[in-house]
Amino acid sequence: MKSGKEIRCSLCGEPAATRIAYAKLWLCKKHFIEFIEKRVFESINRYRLAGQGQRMLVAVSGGKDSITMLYLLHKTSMKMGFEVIALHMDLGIGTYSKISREIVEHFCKSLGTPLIILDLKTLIGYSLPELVHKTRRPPCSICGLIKRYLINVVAQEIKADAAALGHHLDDLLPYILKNFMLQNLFEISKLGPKTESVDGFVGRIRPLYDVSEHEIALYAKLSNLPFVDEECPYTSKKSLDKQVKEFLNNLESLHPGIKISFARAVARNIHVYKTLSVAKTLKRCVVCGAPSSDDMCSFCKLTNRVAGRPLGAEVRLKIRDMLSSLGLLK
Ligand code: Q46
Ligand code: ZN
Ligand code: ZN
Repeated sequence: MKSGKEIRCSLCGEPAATRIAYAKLWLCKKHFIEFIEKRVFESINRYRLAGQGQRMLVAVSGGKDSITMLYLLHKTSMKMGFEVIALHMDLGIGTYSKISREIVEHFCKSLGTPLIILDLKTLIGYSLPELVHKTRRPPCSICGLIKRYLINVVAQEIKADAAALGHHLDDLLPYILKNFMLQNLFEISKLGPKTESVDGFVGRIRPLYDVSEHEIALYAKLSNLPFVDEECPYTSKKSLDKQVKEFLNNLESLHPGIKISFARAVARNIHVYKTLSVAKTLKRCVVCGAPSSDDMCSFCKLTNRVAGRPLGAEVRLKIRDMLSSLGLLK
């Protein structure tokens, strides 16, 4: 902020902490925090993401996005009367995983939120780096597969109404745009604020759907939330993703508000994208019973390749035992 003439909050006249260009507002710390909380609360209502008496499984990596989401869902849950249970996956990625796990453990303790920790090495005998080394597959593709599978297993076992993910505006819009360019229109239906549960898949909610990465970072900082500062060492540096993101940010600086309008327009039309699926009959994995397009699900195929046998059914049993000892089975 320039010295001399101090810029003041448009609502109360206190020194401003930030400018919200699309709302034509300068906001102080207090009003910025209220602004974001109101937005998330409105999204939860507008998109019917959570309701009284429901049970939400919240996936928390320890980064600023998922920590902010957990904090905001925790706050909202007290007003709206739903239950929040956190899930952290320790992927065994050196100090990055160690620090992430500690932060999530402390934060959940401070909120009084029940926390489930799945340690990949304990669960299947291999950490993510070991799986990458053995399979030579891209780390994020293995990681994504494992996380999707395990989130679904835990959500099913605890009978969660949905699993909450910390994806925000700047994660989702580039994917939506890329899928539009490639005309993978059905994929767009999975990138909205809410994906309903369908046979064998627990639905997903994204409470930060229309909050930008910059707003989340500032909210986390001003609210003194603890989060892992370093990035996962496998974070993708794909140039197309970066360029699409930059393109959207350039558009936003020329036309403030265009990103939120884009996201909300997609959310309004999600039902149209859902009708564009190529009819595929889902089977059940012969090993673990998970929904799968093949006889064996991707998780069982992966573990079969590295461990010599498919581990889906064993992993589900281990998880069930752990949830039972935590008193979280319904
Ligand atoms: S944790 Fe996993 Fe991300 Fe790391 S390996 Fe890639 S996908 S970058 S959200
Ligand atoms: Zn103010
Ligand atoms: Zn399986």
